[in-house]
Amino acid sequence: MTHRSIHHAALLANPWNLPANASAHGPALDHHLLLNLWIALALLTLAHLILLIGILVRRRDAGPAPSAVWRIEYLPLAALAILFAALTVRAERLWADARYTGADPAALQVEVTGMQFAWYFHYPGSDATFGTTAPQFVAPGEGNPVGIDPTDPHSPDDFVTSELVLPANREVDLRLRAQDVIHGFSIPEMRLKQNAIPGQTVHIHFTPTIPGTYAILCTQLCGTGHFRMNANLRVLSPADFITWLASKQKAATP
Ligand SMILES: [Cu+2]
Repeated sequence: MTHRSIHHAALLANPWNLPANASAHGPALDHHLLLNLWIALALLTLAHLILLIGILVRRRDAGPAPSAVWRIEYLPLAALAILFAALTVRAERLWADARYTGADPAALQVEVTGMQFAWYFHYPGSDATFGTTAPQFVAPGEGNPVGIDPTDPHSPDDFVTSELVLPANREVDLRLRAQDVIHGFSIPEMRLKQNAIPGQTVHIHFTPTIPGTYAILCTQLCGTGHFRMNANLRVLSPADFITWLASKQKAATP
């Protein structure tokens, strides 16, 4: 059974639950989502009660005096506008925490490149500096899918993988890029979703907390092969990550 079918089996067994959360910022997002849903349910119930009362009262009455319109129409409208504005501001702040506030300088750096129809993960290697990339060096058939410039002194220790491997409980700063069209980088269990846009480098940062294998999806309909554009995120214990990194860096050493 692949991790994707496990993911789908879990959804079928538990269709009312969110995917398991495995990131540090996830609980706050889940809490806000559920708060929104409970408020929407309460307002729906309230609206139907008011509708029912209105129908019953109007059978006996000609309706409220024009002076009551403020009290029964505009004031609730203003209260709802304030409520939804507050929920929106809170949601925007939660998202901006992952997207716009800078990552910790000690965060692990990984460059993510989306292309039709695969994700590639570029690690800067032991010098912690990415070799520059340019479109003229892109050669997937020769093992250089993201176009690392071989003449850059920062390049030789860099390595590129087709699965994202990260240590648990360390912040990671991803740089999202796209080679051709807009792709949607999404990991449901990490509560991450962000477009990768050609010509831009988009930073998102997060901290995975639970070791395991998670599906990385593309959430933009990016072409005929979109359905197969997926990869794995493997979260390892810090010790296992060091072993994995050492094996990759040994392979990358020229
Ligand atoms: Cu895509």
